[in-house]
Amino acid sequence: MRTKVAIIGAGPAGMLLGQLLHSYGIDNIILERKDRDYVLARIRAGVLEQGTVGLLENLGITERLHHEGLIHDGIELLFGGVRHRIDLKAASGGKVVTVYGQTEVTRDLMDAREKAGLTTVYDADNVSLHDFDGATPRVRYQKDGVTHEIACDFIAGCDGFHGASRQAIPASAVQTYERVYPFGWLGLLSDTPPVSPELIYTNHSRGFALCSMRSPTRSRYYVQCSLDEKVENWTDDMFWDELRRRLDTEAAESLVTGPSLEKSIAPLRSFVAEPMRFGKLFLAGDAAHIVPPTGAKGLNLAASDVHYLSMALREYYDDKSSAGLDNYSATALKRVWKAVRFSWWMTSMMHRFPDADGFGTKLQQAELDYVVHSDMARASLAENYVGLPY
Ligand code: RFL
Ligand code: PHB
Repeated sequence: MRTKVAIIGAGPAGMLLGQLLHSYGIDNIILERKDRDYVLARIRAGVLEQGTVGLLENLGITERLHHEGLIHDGIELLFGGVRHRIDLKAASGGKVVTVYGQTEVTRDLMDAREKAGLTTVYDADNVSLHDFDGATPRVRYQKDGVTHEIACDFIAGCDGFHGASRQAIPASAVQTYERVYPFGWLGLLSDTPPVSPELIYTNHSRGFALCSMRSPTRSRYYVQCSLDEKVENWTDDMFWDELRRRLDTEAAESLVTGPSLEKSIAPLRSFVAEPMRFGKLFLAGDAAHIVPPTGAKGLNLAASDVHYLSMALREYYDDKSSAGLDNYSATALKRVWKAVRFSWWMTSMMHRFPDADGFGTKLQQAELDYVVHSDMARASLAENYVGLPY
């Protein structure tokens, strides 16, 4: 088999890249380790920046998003038992975010890809990358016990944090930066109406909590938990009780509970691998960087990465210029590091740190008070939350 761009991973980064390249007339094949249903069952992100929605709009696949997505022009910060609204729209000069689940984005992209008749190989085992530092990059994989090889011009490593692409780069050629946070998020999805029309980010002495949603009838909640917590030890009732304790009286009283559809624990980490290019291999999305979910930036960074990469590949094929490809890593990393900073800042401001002393707690309270009472600070939060320009 031969293609221009072999894409590894059918998460949002790989699927969006495939569709953008197709719209520019650049053929591509996607290799995915899991099956389609497995990919769609992963409950993850829920908040889309306007830039991400814009990319999907340009592809003409936003019919369902505009119908079912919820426009949010504010969020609430809850601390000291009181909720404070940040008017994102007013503070950012008119920008908003859209609440639409990652699973729905992925489904829309998968449907569009199938409709366009493009090749996606699911259940591709033992994907390996070859000669990406030379003239003839190739990707090998096994399917049903048979080995296949794809010759290509470029490889896009969109296979997430634990994928094969970043691992294939010689360690001496990559510099990594990492911060592992001393807690995780226990998340629960339920078919219950959201407790409030907007997201509530909570700083409580028992730990962070987040009230989010997927639709007017489906809620997504998170509570900060310790890293040695086991999800099996959390009954639904325990989760609801813990969430209620961290909310203000009004929210705690109006919280509608119900059986969980999904419950999982995610550790929190900031991670960046530099550069995002090695020869003809380009990394995008979680394969290159991870942010803690507090700023809702992971999926949106995957989108901006593949926007830059698709534009660079278009320039290569249409204008015979490698300038965009040569600049890809530096351009993407500039935006990545700003999101890393914002996610780290939101995480630091909202969570209970096991080693926090009185000084640390007082600083956190001052920071929160400053953010909700200063026009400048609110504007900065809003500018980052709705998404910095590409
Ligand atoms: P993904 O989604 O991990 O997809 C990678 C795909 O590659 C496949 N794969 C392989 N395929 C072939 N061969 C191999 N060797 C392979 N190894 C892996 C995998 O099966 C998978 O299908 O990475 P991608 O595409 O870069 O997308 C990144 C996003 O998924 C991620 O950043 C977000 O989910 C992060 N995130 C959030 N982002 C937001 O923008 N807004 C949010 O509100 C938000 N909330 C969240 C989140 C992540 C969370 N968790 C679970 C970490 C909330 C949570 C709880
Ligand atoms: C979610 O709905 O899953 C979600 C929303 C906002 C975040 C993180 C996760 O910051």
